[in-house]
Amino acid sequence: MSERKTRERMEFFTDVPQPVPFAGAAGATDSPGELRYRIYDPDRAVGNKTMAEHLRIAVCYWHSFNWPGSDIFGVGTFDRPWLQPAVDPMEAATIKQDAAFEFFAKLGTPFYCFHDVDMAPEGDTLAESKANLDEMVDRAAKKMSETGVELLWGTANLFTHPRYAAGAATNPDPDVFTHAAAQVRHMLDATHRLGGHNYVLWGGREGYETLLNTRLGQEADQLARFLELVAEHKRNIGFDGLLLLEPKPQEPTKHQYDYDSATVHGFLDRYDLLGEYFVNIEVNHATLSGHSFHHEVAYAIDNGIFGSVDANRGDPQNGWDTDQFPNSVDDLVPAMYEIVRSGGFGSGGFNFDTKLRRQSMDRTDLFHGHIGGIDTLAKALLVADELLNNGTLEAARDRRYAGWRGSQGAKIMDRSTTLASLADDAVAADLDPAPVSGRQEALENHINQMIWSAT
Ligand code: XUL
Ligand code: CO
Repeated sequence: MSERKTRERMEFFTDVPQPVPFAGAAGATDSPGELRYRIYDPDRAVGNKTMAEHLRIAVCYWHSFNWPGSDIFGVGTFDRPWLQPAVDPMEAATIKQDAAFEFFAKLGTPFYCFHDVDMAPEGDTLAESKANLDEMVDRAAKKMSETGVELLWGTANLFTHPRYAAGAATNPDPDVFTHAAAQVRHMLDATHRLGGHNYVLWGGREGYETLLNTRLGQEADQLARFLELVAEHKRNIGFDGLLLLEPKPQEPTKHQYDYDSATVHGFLDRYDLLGEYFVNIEVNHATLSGHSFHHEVAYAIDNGIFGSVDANRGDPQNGWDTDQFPNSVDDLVPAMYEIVRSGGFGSGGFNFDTKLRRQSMDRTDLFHGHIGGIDTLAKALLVADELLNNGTLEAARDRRYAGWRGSQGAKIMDRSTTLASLADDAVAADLDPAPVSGRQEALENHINQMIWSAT
């Protein structure tokens, strides 16, 4: 242990300046190897906030530092010395933490996110795992105060270890539920200690592989009980961040209970947990559930459960979660518009739950992925802000629903009518309402014009 504490810190990303500079659009003609932001200028004012305050960018520990670049057919390809099997696990955790904080500081982003096991190795017992986590969290606290980087959210990994193969909270064995409770307790406490802004629960294995061996009602009750216990603990320790559920329809299980925002909303309502939990919407989880990212964000905002976002994208040809860096302004603008229109993030932000491609094995590739993704979000923010300022979309929505602000609309909604009285009104007035254009193409063209002209 003392060796660990005295070890000389080695720079890992030696080819990268600190911080990566903002070059502006003028730098856009530089060679593709240049590490610089073209759009993301953290202090630039956009409306009443800076870009950094709007976007609240976080880097994820797991894909960036814990994943070796392996896939189901091949071993790791990345240059991550701390993942070599010969390195002592706590020594590896220390080297990895140094590289991670060097990365955050050089990238110049304000937040990061991690699972318990990303930062500290599991021990042989729960007590040993907790001690490892506590040691690494204390060390992280120092790194956070040195760099100013904050924790957007913490989470516990309840899906990798074989004990969770049949679920954590929804496992048929209450001992597995209890083990998961211990892990979440330790990690929620650690998140609180680090001043984390939110706590996430992604139910990767809270679902089923086959209904032949599954009791759906029983598993739903177990999951709700688990969420109740976590919310109660949050209050007991005085953690005032949001608790976030991360919807995903499937993968790794055939079916996951937190399928999409609407399913989570219904579940929270059914178990009287509305107001306790919000959603962390992941862009490609939205598309895997058969929706658009725009749909998931709009649904969550309109139903009061919007919390945070995992920014990544899928591949249109692959039906699984490829976790690629966002690179399409066109795809992000509509959802960004809803976020900005609703007043923006509270404690949430954009977490880069993103993976490099397996052939992106240079150390600088991790920077290229993040910089491109962040510039894409920044550009989408500029367009969304422009759309909000010129008011065209809101005016179109207002016009479309104008009737509901008139006397007939008010009468229907204030509950003073019956089906029979409405029928009488319709017959007496000989109603024959004319359909009106939804103006979809005109609105789509308007968004494109904003994309083409935003600077
Ligand atoms: C998996 C996923 C997770 C969660 C955190 O698809 O998105 O990385 O974000 O457990
Ligand atoms: Co995610």
